[in-house]
Amino acid sequence: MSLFLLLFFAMPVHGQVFYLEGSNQTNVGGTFNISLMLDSNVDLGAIQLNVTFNPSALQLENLTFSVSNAIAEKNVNNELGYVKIGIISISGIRSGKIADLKFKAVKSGNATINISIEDLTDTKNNPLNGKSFNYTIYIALKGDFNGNGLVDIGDVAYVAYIVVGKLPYDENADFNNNGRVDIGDLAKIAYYLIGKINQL
Ligand SMILES: [Ca+2]
Ligand SMILES: [Ca+2]
Repeated sequence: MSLFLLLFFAMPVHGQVFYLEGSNQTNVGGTFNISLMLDSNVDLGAIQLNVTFNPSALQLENLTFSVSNAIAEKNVNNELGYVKIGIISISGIRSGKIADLKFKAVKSGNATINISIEDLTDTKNNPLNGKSFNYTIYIALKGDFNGNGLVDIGDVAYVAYIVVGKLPYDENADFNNNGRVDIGDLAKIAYYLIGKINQL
C-alpha cells in the first residue's frame, strides 16, 4: 500500500457538513420548500450561519426551526436578501434537520442560495471548520418555452404547433389543466401575450 493511501485512510471521514434538500425547480410566482440539514461527527454547541440570496429573484416567506433542546434565532432581511441564523445547544446537535425554509420565486432564471458558516463550535466551545456552499434553483416562467425570459410570439407559435400535432404534447402548455394541449390553451397564451389576461 502506498504512503498516499495510508495517509488517506488515517484522515477523519468527515467533519461538519451542512446541506440543503428539496426542490430545485419552480415557476415564477410559485413557492418552494428546502430543508437545511446537518451531518456532523461531533456534537455542535453553537452554529452561526448566513444564508444569502438574490432578493430580486427570491423572497424568504418562512423559516421554521426543527432543532430540539436548543435556542434558535433568525434575522430575515428580504430587502437585502439574507437570513442570519443562530443556534445554541447545551446538549449538542449532531445530525438531522435544522430548519425548513419556504421561498417564493419572483424572477425567472437560475437563482443561487449561499450558505456561509460564520461560526461553529462544539459543546466545549472549541472552534470547528465548516464548509460554505451554494444551492441553485431553476425558476421557469410559465409559458416561456424558448427560454428567453418572456412570453412572446414564439411561445404562442410553439403551443399552436402542439395543437395542430406538429409538435409533441407538452404538459407545461396545458394551462387550463384538462390533460390536453388544445385550442383553449392556445387562446389563453394568445390573450396573455396581448394583455387580455394577466395570468396563465
Ligand atoms: Ca419566450
Ligand atoms: Ca388544456
